[in-house]
Amino acid sequence: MNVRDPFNLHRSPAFSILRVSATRAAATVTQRVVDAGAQAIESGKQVVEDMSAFSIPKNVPSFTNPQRELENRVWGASGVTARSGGSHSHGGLMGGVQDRVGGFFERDRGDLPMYKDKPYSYAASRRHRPIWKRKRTMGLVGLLILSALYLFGFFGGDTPTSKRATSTWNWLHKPEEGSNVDWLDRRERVKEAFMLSWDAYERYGWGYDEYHPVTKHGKQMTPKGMGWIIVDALDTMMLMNLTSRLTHAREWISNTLDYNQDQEVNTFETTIRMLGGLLSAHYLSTEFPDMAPIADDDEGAAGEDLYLEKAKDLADRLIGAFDSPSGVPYASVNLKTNEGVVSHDDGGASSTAEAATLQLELKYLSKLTGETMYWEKAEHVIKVIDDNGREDGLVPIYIYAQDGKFRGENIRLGSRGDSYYEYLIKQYLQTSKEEPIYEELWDEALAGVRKHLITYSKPSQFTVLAERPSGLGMPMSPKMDHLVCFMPGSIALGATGGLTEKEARKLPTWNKRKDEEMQLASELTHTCWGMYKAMATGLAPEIAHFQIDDPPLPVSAPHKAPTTLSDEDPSWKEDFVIKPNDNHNLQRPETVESLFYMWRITGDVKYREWGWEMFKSFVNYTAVDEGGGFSSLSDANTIPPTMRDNMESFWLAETLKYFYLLFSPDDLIPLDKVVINTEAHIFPRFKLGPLFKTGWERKPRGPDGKILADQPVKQVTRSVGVRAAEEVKTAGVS
Ligand code: DMJ
Repeated sequence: MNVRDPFNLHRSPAFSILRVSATRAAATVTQRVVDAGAQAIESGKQVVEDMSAFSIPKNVPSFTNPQRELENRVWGASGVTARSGGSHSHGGLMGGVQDRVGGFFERDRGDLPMYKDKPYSYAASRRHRPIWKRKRTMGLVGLLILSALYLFGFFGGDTPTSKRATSTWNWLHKPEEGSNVDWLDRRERVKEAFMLSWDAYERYGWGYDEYHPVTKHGKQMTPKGMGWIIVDALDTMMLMNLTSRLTHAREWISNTLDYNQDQEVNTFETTIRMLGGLLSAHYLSTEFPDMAPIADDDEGAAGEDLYLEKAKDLADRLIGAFDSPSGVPYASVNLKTNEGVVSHDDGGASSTAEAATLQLELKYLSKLTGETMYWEKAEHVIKVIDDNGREDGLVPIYIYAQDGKFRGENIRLGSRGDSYYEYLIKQYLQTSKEEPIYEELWDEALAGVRKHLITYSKPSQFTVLAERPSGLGMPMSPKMDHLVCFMPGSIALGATGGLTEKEARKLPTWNKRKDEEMQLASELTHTCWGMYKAMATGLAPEIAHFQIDDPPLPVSAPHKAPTTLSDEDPSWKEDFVIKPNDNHNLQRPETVESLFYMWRITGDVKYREWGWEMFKSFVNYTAVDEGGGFSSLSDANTIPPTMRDNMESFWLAETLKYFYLLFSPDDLIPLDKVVINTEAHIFPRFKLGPLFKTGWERKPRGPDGKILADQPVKQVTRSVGVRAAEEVKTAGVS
């Protein structure tokens, strides 16, 4: 039976729920207008924004659209914005070197500014806006618009409201064929899904760390809550220009969020989501003040540095996790005592991915504050890992904080292994390619992946990034966690540095290896897409197994998976083995993340089309009754699917953000100017500058990556990674 049919709206209660929700939200808007009265000026802008779900789509400004350019010119001429260039004094010791983050988006890129209370200059906020952007003016304009709408009967009763609501969801009923796809219109659908999710959380779970959309209640993870959902979603709201919602979130962060709690928290999760979320909010709000502009982070306002101050407070609590004998962080940390806590599981070992996925956040914080301590502690972890001298750059998934040695031999790029590799290439890009050691580590590991972990499924020959649970040289397990699907995007990012493939191919550094990497990225994205298509709901399982040959085909084996994954001839599905215990879907982002990178880098529209199909499946099968939001699924392989009653914070922080970016113009968050952390929080690239350097060197090692005993330490050249890459072609797979 062909059960994947996102257009079959008659069978989908989710869509009628969306319509009900939209109608209710419209009624809320009407009520707000009635209540507007004395508060009209202050609230006008907020109400206008809340109405956006029911009006012509309002797009986040594109940096190349004519309106945006006009604004930039006028701002520049006003001489008061950072973007105007030359309007800021760069005093202090680094005055000639430091520059705004914004410089990265202009021809003459400078270095990143530091936080203002440090000895070096920090760029002034860009919140000083021209007259038409100021609150009072906007309030008056909003009031005028509202009055006009009111007079024309826009809010006059149920009929117009439901008409608007119905027309809002018309897209679900429309045939979509044809070559003139309106991607901005599709992007609006993503924004609406975000608003529905957020509004449900705001209504039923506000301030709680967890949100359970079916039972419609929230739950704390710590005594006073950590802002788990609120902080994780901040930068998505900025990108989507959701000002009133952002204002509410900001008020909560300012008035309620307090990390001083006697509570043990996971070092990694708290860093990537909370610290990452706050730093990204700081970056976007200072760099792009017209994204969801709000007043209390205006230049000189009381809350100007709210996100950064909260970030620093949190980091000073998390940093205690690194106080282990080896410097490898403990799995958890107590937020009040700042003491690290040994993992309660896994024989007390930390997970390798968790220990090595803190670096982008702490290095950016170091750069902002000028405090080198965060930087040094974070980078030391990578040295300890590398000093183990593991073969071909592939590392086991557990490491002891006690002595920095690995526990067991399990090697995989799924859970507990994944983002160690992701942060190698991203550390290289974060510091504008000034630290070649991280490129070398990435090249070596990627060559190791190709040599030891790549094989092809049968009968259809999908490319599989498998696992070696007992170590290299031991049997392969043909299994891919959905988490592995971050990898194709990272491979493409590594090959081009964030440029388009077309641009990167013109560089003298382009070579055959990069060709092969792009090919691998493309094939793995296709496999991840297959994980979605193989499921009844069109939503991927948490884990897929694959049928493979014995012995497994080597990377060099000829292979060609079917291009079209059709339901008419579903024989390709035989390759995918979905076990009942693995068929849950947790709203994870990794595949749409890779689609986003692949679209930006290759420009192949198929990645956008796949993303749109995935998004529709999410809307179709995960929307919750009565406007509850969206839920993860316990079983994504049955229609109707079983809800899990949980809306993950990364649904807002990552999954919807990547969908939104996938359908956005390419100049919204240009890939060659930023690094995106593993939770989809956005940081700028920057130069090392005089305060920072790579504080370690690799130990001498042989061509397989193993340490050469009793050799003096010296800088290792790129040859190790390159040699391993060359070996890939000839290597067999055991
Ligand atoms: C997120 O917290 C991050 O993407 C992390 O790297 C992996 N797990 C979830 C999403 O799947």
